[in-house]
Amino acid sequence: MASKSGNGTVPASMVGDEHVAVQKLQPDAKIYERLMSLGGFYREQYGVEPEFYVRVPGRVNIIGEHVDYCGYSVLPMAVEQSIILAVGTNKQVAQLELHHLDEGKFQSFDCDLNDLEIKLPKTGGPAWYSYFLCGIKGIQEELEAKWRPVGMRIALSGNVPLAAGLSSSSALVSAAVLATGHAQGMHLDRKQLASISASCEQYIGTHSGGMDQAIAYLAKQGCAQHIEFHPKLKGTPVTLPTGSCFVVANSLVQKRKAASSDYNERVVECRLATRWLAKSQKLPNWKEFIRFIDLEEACHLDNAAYVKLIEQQLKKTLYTREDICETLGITEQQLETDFLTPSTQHMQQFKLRQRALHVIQESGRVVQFRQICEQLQRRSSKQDIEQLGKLMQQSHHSLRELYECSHPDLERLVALSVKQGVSARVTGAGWGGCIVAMCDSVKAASDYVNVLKKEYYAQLPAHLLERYQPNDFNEVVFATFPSNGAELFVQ
Ligand code: NG1
Repeated sequence: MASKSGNGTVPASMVGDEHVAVQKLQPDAKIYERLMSLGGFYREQYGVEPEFYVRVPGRVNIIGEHVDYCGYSVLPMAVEQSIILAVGTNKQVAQLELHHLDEGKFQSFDCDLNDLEIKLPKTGGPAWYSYFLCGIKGIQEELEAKWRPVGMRIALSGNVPLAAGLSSSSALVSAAVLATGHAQGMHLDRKQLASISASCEQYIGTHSGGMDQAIAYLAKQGCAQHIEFHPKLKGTPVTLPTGSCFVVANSLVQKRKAASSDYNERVVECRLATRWLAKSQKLPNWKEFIRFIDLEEACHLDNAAYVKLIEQQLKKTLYTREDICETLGITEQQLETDFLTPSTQHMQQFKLRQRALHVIQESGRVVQFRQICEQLQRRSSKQDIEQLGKLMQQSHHSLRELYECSHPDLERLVALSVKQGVSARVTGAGWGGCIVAMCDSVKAASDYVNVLKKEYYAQLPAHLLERYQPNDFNEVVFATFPSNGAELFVQ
């Protein structure tokens, strides 16, 4: 049966299926106009038609923050905003030619595909095209000795807000992986593509988990996904409560993760806390543990027992380098080489207890959230819906207090939400970016958005008002519905 997807007409059975099927682009597809205008830009740049188009969405995470790199599951959905590419191949020269539609802001780039180099500056964060290069490198590594690159001409455009916790960077990396794989004639399934994209994004220097790349490929229109990473990558569709409507509100505080050490500092603290707890359990192989989930499995811990273990074994608020070296029996140099990443070499103190508590409790909230959504499919219950809201509030509280990744402007947005009886939380890595809020109905969402527009957005500084007010702030605060994962189109 053919069903109308958000972005093209595809058989329902194929959306989110194993491979990214090549779809014929239909003029009534939502993405049609954007792709056509990018196609026009491609023709201007290269004088020929593109051979295919790629669309990879951003995402909003409903619950499960800062747990993916510890092995725990998350519950995101893809948003409508996406990175799109128009792609052509050049069999004569193994050259990458990359043009961004927004040329004024994103300078064009080209390089020899046999001589890829991802340069990371010491300060200021990577150049935009470095994310694209990560994706190409991912395919190069997959092919190893069989890497005989055909040249690629690319035109690119994106409307995922940048540095806002909606995964613009992973959408770009994942789009590069999909385009390169397809151009090289590879037949990778969605999970392989997601794994390659997650591994190669690490070349940008962030030791992230695999949430963003997984949802980029596994998302299905109309539902969120419960994504598990352990023992292997798995996505299970989760139907969100009937009538509920999720709103994304961008604080407009930009957080460029790759230009700061905050994210990697949390990763380091989680790894150290895991190792510390593994030692406390006298596991013979305690020196191998760096992910909370592996320790949970080895010690057969349930969520409550894990919390208790953390409370018993990690009593201090702050641990010094000396504390850690003494307990783990390592030298400072080993601490630096085995645990600290290039951007976290400066770390002197480590908040093991609160980071561990956040991760373990948040992982429990994800499981509960999914279970409640499933119950709600069988029978609707006001209490269950309220419980979902509570889980979102607890998540936010924990991110602010234990993980310390909120921001005063995010707090203002959350406070405005609370005042209206709407549950909201920071989404994505935090320190800026967006909140996600759950409203009971489309009407409630529209009222909520109007209040935010009046009380938050209309108060923005002049330069931001100038930019976003003409479009009534619709780019920065909007209701969002789950969209499809990565797609490939031909005309
Ligand atoms: P953002 O910064 O929101 O795209 C990051 C990580 C995720 C996950 C979240 C926090 C990257 C590419 N993504 O997402 O893996 O850890 O933070 O839950 O770094």
